[in-house]
Amino acid sequence: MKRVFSGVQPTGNIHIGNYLGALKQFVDLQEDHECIYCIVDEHAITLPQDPQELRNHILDVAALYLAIGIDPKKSIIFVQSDVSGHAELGWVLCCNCYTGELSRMTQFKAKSGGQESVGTGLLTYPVLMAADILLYDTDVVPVGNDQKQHIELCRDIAIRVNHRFKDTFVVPEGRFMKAGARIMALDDPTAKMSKSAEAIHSRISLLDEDNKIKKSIMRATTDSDGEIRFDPEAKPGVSNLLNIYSAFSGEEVEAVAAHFAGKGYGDLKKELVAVAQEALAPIKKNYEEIRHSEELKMTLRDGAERAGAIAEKTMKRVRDTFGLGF
Ligand code: AQP
Repeated sequence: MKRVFSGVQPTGNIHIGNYLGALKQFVDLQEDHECIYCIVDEHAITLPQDPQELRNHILDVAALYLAIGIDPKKSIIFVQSDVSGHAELGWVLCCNCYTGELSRMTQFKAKSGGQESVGTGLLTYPVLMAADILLYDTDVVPVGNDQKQHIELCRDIAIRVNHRFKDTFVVPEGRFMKAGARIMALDDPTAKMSKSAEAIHSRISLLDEDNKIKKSIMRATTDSDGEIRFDPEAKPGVSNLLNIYSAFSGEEVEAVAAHFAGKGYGDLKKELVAVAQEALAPIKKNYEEIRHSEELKMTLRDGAERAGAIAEKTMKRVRDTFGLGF
């Protein structure tokens, strides 16, 4: 069976972009893959976090993993900082990566906002992500489109090390959804939907009340020509709504556009509200049952043990390969 690894940052407000781009794939893949799903808390601290809030968000994401249907009997669910190999391998990979490669990353450019000096973690974030993936001899990494460049870098580092020391790492492949790979902000369809955007109506969070879902969709930015068709260049707002509909319903985006041909934007929005509310209702219900259960922490402890055993094997190989220790 091929091995899958992916992660989500516990930074709050997990939204439908995270879900339709990445998390939904996590559930589908566990049927015929060996899956490892991480809560990447060490990534979260590249920007300052309130410690108590961070701990709460770790459990929030863990509960969401279970609520969307990740089954801990089939998949490993754990917290990144519970397995020390992530940080250790991250350092080894830092020593096999170039500052030029890292400063070219679009996410680094966006998050550093052109400042002359920023936290080093923002720059080295993709190296830690490469360590997360390579630590588990991962074959497949289900992520949203915004992570494409980071996956490429991970592959480049793995190939570089393998060139020097044959067969050290498995070279992974990214896996991207057709419809959900890049969900755009509802209030500005030229920017991706994001947890950190200030405007709450820019996104729909997985735990949003029905009323909030309705408000956010009904006020979503469209355009003034009134025609419903899928054309992301000319009609980014309408195309984003069609795309979200397609990702939730599983229907091809062309079929969704055909269904709405000749109808008004209000019809599209109303139907999308119903589709989103229906899809998120069971997640919210499951989440409420799981979030404060003892089972949640037990799942994470068990996951850390199982992930740690795999990671330790890789680290032994890496230490031997690089001549670390004696
Ligand atoms: N808008 C999006 N559309 C599709 N996929 C997305 N992902 C993120 N945004 C979108 C995917 O979600 C997974 C988890 O993301 P993350 O927690 O690692 O954080 P992120 O990519 O930094 O997410 P945000 O929401 O955009 O947070 P901020 O605002 O902090 O930057 C990843 O697989 C990601 O591709």
